[in-house]
Amino acid sequence: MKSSKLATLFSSAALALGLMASNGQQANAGQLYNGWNYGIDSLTDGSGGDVYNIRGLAIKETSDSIFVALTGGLPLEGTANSGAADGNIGWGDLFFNFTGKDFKSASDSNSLFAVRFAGTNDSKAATTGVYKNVQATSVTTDNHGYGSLKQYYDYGWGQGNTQGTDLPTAASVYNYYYGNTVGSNPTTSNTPILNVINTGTIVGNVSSLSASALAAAGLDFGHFSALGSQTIGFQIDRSLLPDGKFFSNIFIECGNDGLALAGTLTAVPESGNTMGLVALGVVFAGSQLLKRRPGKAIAG
Ligand SMILES: [Ca+2]
Ligand SMILES: [Ca+2]
Ligand SMILES: [Ca+2]
Repeated sequence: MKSSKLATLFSSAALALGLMASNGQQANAGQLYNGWNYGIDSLTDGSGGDVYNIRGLAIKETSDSIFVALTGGLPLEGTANSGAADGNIGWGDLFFNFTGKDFKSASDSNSLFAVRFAGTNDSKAATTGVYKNVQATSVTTDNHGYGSLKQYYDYGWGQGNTQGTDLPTAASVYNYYYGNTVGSNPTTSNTPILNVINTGTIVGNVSSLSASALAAAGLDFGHFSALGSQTIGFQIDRSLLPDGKFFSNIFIECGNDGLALAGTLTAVPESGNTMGLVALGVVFAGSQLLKRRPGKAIAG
């Protein structure tokens, strides 16, 4: 079902552009619905209770923006916890990995993109914003959390689709975050939960989106029975991220839950954009016409 939906999207986009993909390759992706790409997480893997449980991550691309939505039990400003160094456990930063490599390799080579959207979290990024050339680090132990993913799984939290539909098993999670070598022998010392920006270069701002703005954009976690008590949305400029296949992911600051989503950003994301280009062409042709006919009255 997943593949056929994607094939339909690609074929309609290809027809709109008068192009056909030559290799027929399909990107890995979450579940597409009303223009949003959804990663739906296990609803029972939030260690510590529902406030720490992530339910879903969704991303929508338009010609000029990327919309992101998260749903679960944790408010944008986090929740009070006396075990945390700052008395609060919040959201980590949202990462985008376009390298095609495992997360750790991309981080080690400062090749991640990331968004700090929570102004009160423990990110090492100075301000909220979109960052490139990002290296990630872990703040789980500052937040009364798990020292490693191995520890999280050893405690029995690898339940259901452990990191959503695109990374459903612990094995797939280990392989994505640390590569196959570590994945074949995960330990508590080689599986750190890298959940915030450590270093990077800011390239743009984040705009928060209200619930009504998200609904107007077609967001519907309820379609997947995944709507949480808290839904957070934000928007960034499309130009801040490259084209191509990506994995996006997020953890809670303590590592009590995490979720990833596979997707593809395209230069021309939707047929509406193609119509925009056609309209632009008409305007351009019209302006050329006016230039060639100086002094002619324009019929109103
Ligand atoms: Ca969850
Ligand atoms: Ca904290
Ligand atoms: Ca999870």
